[in-house]
Amino acid sequence: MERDRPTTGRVVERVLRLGPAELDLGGRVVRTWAFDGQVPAAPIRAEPGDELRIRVRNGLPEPTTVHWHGLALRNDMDGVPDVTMAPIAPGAGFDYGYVVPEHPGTYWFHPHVGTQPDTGLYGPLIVTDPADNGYDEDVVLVLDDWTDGWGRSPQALLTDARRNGMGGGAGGSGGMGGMAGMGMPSATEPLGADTGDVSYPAHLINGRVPSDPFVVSSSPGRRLRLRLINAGADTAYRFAVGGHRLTVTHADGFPVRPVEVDTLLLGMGERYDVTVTAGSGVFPVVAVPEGKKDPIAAGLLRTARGRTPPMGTRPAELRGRMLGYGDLVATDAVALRSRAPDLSLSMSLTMADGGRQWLINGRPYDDRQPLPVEQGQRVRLDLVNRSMMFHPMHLHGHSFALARGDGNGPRKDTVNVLPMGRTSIELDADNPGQWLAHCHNTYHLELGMGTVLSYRT
Ligand SMILES: [Cu+2]
Repeated sequence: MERDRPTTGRVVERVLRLGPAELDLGGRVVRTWAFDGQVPAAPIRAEPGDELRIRVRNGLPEPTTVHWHGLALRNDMDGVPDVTMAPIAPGAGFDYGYVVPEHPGTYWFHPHVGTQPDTGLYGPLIVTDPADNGYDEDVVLVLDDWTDGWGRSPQALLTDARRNGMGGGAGGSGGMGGMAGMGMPSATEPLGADTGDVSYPAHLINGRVPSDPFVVSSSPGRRLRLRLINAGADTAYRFAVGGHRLTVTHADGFPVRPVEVDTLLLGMGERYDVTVTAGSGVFPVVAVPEGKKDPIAAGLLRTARGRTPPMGTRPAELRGRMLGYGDLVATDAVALRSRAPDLSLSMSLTMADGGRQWLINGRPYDDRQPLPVEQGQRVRLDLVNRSMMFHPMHLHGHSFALARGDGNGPRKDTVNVLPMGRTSIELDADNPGQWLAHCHNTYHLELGMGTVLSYRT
């Protein structure tokens, strides 16, 4: 049974062609895969209740699917191969059609097959709120770690990880050995010492490198809504705008009580909406790969004539007040009301075989034991990280609340579970189907870190 979703009667149509593309990264032309030849894809915009009809055409040499990250949509449109649909063969197509759920916010889409998420295949999906007038300009900033066509190919990286493992720590101490406390989260390393294993030659904002940056053009005093999306495969980003504070208004699409910070971290798959009141001049907009020695991603905010900040500028805000999950409080309209759980489940997150396998409850995805739920249940899910890397855990088809006893934890669909840490989430089982739950590190997922939340029928 599909749940009722109120409709506007409007239809938003779009054709998405996946295929080979060339991308100019500051003069270096790289070959990759993209939607309609563009990185990122042009945003899809719709209002709650609109019907989306998206005709996907697969021009890739391998099967694909498209997943609509964060939307509590009908299960058969969720785009998970062999769970919700058969993969779309090369040269074939699939027509996705669904009613946009009731929550306006910042979402995105990407394939759900192999290492395709580490190519140029990603795009924003913006559910607009016609009643929201809290800003003057709407700016989408998609952050991404780039290697395809420049460094090693995503497929080669995965082959290497299968052979030699990952988690040994390209950037940090990593692994399970060493002195107690080494590599654990701290004030300077909030995600721990080993945040990812892939070194990327470039990091992009809206498909651009710092030498040919994406520029937000505006005027002093304007209120900008920045929609931040981490589309990276193996990189968390620390985001800041030089000379500006960020007022966080939404986490993973859902509103929170506004909170002012200097900087914030986005794990892979996470989104934040922030508003900034533009100053006068030219300011760096930066996303620093957390815990990596890679070059940073940078764009510009330009509101007046002025000197362009030198490339590689790291504004002081990066070391200022950082957003923590504890700062996020759901607005009354979206808070998941307190209720005793009907069911408690847990996911133990582990590394095995020297990082060649990443497991949930001791099993890889291909040998998964689905987590059974029943429609109508309040479900508590404990995410227990028994490894020395953080995992941005993502649940399809639902928005959960971070559980902390006060009934007003933020609503999210992706949450960073810290090394050796534990995060509890709560959700209402109100969207029947078979729903993937997985780490949003592309390589961890391919090495097994996924399972399925399975409604009994
Ligand atoms: Cu992971």
